[in-house]
Formats: sequence, C-alpha cells, structure tokens
Amino acid sequence: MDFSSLQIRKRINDKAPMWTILQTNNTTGWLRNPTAAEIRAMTYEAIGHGSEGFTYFVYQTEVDWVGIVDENYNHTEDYGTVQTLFNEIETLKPTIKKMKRIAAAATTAGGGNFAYPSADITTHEDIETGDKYLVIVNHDSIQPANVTITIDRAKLGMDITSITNMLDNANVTFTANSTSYIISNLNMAPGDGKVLKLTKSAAQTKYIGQDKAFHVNNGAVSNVTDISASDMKTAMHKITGSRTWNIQWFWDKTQLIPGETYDLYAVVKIKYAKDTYIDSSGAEHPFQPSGTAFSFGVYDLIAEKAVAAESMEDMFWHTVKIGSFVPSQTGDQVVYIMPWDNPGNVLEIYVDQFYFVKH
Ligand SMILES: [Ca+2]
Repeated sequence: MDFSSLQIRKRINDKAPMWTILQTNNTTGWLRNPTAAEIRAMTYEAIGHGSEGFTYFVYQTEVDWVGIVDENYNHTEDYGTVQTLFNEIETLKPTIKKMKRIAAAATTAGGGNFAYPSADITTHEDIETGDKYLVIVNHDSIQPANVTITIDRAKLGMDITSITNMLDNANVTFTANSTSYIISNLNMAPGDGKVLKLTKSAAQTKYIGQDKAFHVNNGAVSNVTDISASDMKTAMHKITGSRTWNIQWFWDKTQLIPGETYDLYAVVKIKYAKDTYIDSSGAEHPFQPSGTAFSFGVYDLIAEKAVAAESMEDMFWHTVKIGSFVPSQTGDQVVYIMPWDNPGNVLEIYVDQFYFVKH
C-alpha cells in the first residue's frame, strides 16, 4: 500500500483525470496476491488520492499472472472482491466526480500498520456546493480498527451541521469544540474505506474577495487561469530573493455588519522548488521544503504570522485562518499575504481568494 505516499500534482491548466490500475494478481516467485481487505484498502486510497477511474491488473490469467478470471473465464477468488468494490464505486460515482482534493484538514488516530502510524485520510471539496469530504482508509488489513478523526476547524474554513457516510447515507455522530470537530471510534473493518460528507452550515454567511479584487504588487499578478481555483482564476507570485506585501485585499466595509465578529480566511497553495531530490546513494525521494513559505496578517490589527513551507502540501489548496475579529467601520484595514524570500524551497505561491464568515 505504497499508494499513500504518492504525490499527485496537477498542472494548473490541465484537468486530465487520474486513473489507477490496482494489483489483483500474484506473480510466481515475486508478488503475493493481495487479500480482499488489501484490494479494498488500495481501492479506497485511490479514491482518496484523487483517482476517477479504477481498473485491476490483470483481468484474465496470462503469462505468469493469475487474473480475476482464469484461462476459461472461471471466476477466481478476486472476482467477487472487485465486483463488490465496483458496486460501491457505482454508488459513490456522483460524489467522486465532483470531489476536488485539497490539503488535509483532518488527522486520524488508530487504523495504522507497520508502515503507517494511523489510518489514511484525505480532504476534498465539492466543486458544486462547497461541502467537504473526508476519505478514510484503515491501513490495518488484518484487524478491524476504531479510528478517531479530528477535523481542524481553522483548516476546514466552515461550520458544519452534519456528517454523512456517502455509501449508505447513514448519519455519523460527532462532537464539536472551539477548534475541532471530532468523530470518535469510527469502527472500520480490515482495509475498509469510507467517504464522509461534511455538510456546511446553511446559516453561515460568507463574503468573498476573489483575486481580481486584490492589489498585487512587486511582480505578483492576478486573474491567472487555474482550473482548480474556485473561480478558475488565481493570484500568483514567483518567489524571488526579496519580500514585500505582494498580495493584498482592501475589502469593502459596507459588506460587513457593524459590530459583528467575523472569521477571515485565505485560500493559498504553494509549488515546491523541486519535485524530488537524489540522496548520496542515488535514490530519489519527494522533496521536503524548509524555511518559511509566506506570512500573513491584517494591517493594523492582526500581527504578522509566518507559515512554514513544510506545513504546506505541494500544489493543494489550503484554507488558512487569518484571524477572528470585529472589522473596523472607519479605518482602512487590509489583509495581506507576503511571499517569503525562499526560492530554494518554494517556486511559486498562489492565492485564490480571501473570505469572511460571520460568527
Ligand atoms: Ca480566485
């Protein structure tokens, strides 16, 4: 199950869907045939990591691969496993087709194995409604697990009213505190995966500032085509050896109710300086950036805070909470993103939008 370390990077103007070909065979003397639970885990990890097409290698036994049907089209043990998974994918298909993977907003405890400390979890946004999804996979393909999921409300960027299992439409119970939503002890069969919908509160009012309304300075540009952005456009800055307040939004005070408290968020992604690096023995590894990616703040209210490059996933949109405050009705406040002078680690920074949510 090395799938969970795979990094998928989309070019900003290319929406080619990802398909996966998953192993359902043994190769004599080399590969063991995965168990039904392992095939299940691989399939749900593929969903979690953005796959929209699923096929299994190999359909019919040939050469030295044992297929899901043999030379005479008799079903082998994997046939029923794949058939069940295809039935589940059929149910989940409308959801999978409108899920866009974004940076992780949740963590897990439980459901690990020898290679991973806990269950796999990925976060997705509904491109039609703005609701969000979690895909959770029990890495333990031998034992069932009780998985506890902690959703970071600052990274989620919205209040939710319910959590639904998209396979059977069952309601999933959760608790809330000021910083997290928590699903406790979600029981998962060996290798099982779940797609959970986080339904945003309809009562929540939002005021959005798209990138075309930003002030961009010192080499930053806005209105750049990006099919993954909320309005298909984004502000962008190529990192250089100097830093200034390149990306700013002077919001319209009349859009905000006087005296009310608002949460302010930015939607940001970064592109790492490199995809991979080669170690001293010649092996290739995913590049891990260091240093600062950018800072943010609100002049003259919220002090500047730095964001570490290592805390940002490569080329996935992150919701970054700027702060919670009562906006001024008189002063000229401005929210800013300051790209850092760290070109050895970060190549580009993108800001799709800022938005206010009323408390
Ligand atoms: Ca935008």
